[in-house]
Amino acid sequence: MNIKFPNDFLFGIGSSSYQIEGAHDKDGKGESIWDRYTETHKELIVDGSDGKDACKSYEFYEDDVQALKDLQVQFYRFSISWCRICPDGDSAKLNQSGIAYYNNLINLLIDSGIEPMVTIYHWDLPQKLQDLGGWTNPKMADFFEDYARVIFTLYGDRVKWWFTINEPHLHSVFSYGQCLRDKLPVHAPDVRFLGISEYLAGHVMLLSHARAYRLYQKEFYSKQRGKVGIVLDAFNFIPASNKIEDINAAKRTRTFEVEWLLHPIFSSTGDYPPLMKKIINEKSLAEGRTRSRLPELTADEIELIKGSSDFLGINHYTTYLAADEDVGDKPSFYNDAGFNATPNPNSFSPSPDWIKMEPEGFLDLLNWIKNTYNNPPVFITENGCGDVQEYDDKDKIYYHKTYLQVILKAINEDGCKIIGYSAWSLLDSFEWSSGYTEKFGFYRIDFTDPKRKRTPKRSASYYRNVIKTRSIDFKFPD
Ligand code: GBH
Repeated sequence: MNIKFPNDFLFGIGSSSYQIEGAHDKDGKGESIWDRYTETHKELIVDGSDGKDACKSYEFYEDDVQALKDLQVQFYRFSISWCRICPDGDSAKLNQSGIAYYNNLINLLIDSGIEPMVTIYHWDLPQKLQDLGGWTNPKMADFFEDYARVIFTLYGDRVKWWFTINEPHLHSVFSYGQCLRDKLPVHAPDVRFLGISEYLAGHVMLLSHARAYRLYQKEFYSKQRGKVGIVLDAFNFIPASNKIEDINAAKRTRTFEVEWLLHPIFSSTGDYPPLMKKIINEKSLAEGRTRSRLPELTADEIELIKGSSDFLGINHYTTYLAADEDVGDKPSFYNDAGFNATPNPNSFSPSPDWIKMEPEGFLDLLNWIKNTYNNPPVFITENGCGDVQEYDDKDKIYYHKTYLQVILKAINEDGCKIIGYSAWSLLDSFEWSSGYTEKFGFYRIDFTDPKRKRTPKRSASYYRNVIKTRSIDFKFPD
């Protein structure tokens, strides 16, 4: 087996604005849904914490770039905080300090030989837009397009890789529905109109993504020549047993969890997956409704969305066992999908509990994408795990080593078109509802230190070695 990554394969690492920036109310930044939620729902954050200060990257971004230089990554994937640029979400009112912050970051990255890659939206919606219904409001597609225009105009001369929306499926279901495992809403803004709001939010995000993509093609591509794509959360789901019910449940789970928003963009027919349309329509009619709770895409919308991504960004962490299960007796995303997904109790978890080492599951997923969607260019925009070992994070190294190995196999033996890998993440960060209890960073942060010194863990030297040699040293770090 060829043990080298292709010459044009890109290695980098990622972060997101609310998770690291802090400075939640500095220099004219507006309030985001996560500012509001962590203030009003402390009980829903494991350690009662928030991202008010986080890693203070707004103040110490130079230290982030220094860490990135030490890692010798080719690119840095970070997100822009919408309400730092447009405090109310409205693109008619811009915040010059916020604009300057990202200019400084982008320029310093470029001076350091690191390619900036930007996520336009990673969950920190301006609260003002939430007051209008957030992603359930179809008008959001206009707001998002206008915001994207501002961002392309400001930074597109230097930024050539754009990720529109991070994990629209997870954002819809966790923020506008409930989390399967805890049966709790686990993400801001805690809007629950179960069985309705999840689908509406996903629908509007899909349209918003497509509008931003088409905008770029029409008004920016000829000058800026960049790439624009979506980032989908793509776990794998395998049957929990050999029973036909569980085999079907695993397929259905994949349809609801991954294909819902993948199929409209990457299939040759477009539109939502037929199975999902059928299930939700039948249930909706049985509930006495006149129409499906899954909004319909018009013929024009299907065309707008189809092909609206230059590559498929996937965030992949693990594989779950899916079993057939009736989930509650009321309409909801999970009731429609009718599955229970659990981590395999027999597999090793480096931490946190929801991540198990399932490299074969990843290989299977990559091949499934290749075979089902005509081998699209895939960008692995997130992959990683936490650690409990502070500096000597051997289990994290083991995880990355093993996952990189199957990626190499997918490329060199199976012919999957995988173009890049963005490890998650640069720093220990605010991990949403888990607060600061999960530590995904290659750099440790002492959150009691006012300067938030970034200290490399062992994983940092491991990853530097991968990038330098473009191959995996299986003996490292022993
Ligand atoms: C990614 O999403 C996010 O894009 C990134 O911002 C985040 O830091 C990273 O994951 C690590 O979590 O305990 O069963 O309720 C992945 C979404 C959200 C999946 C939290 C696991 C908890 C599962 N993750 N969720 S559970």
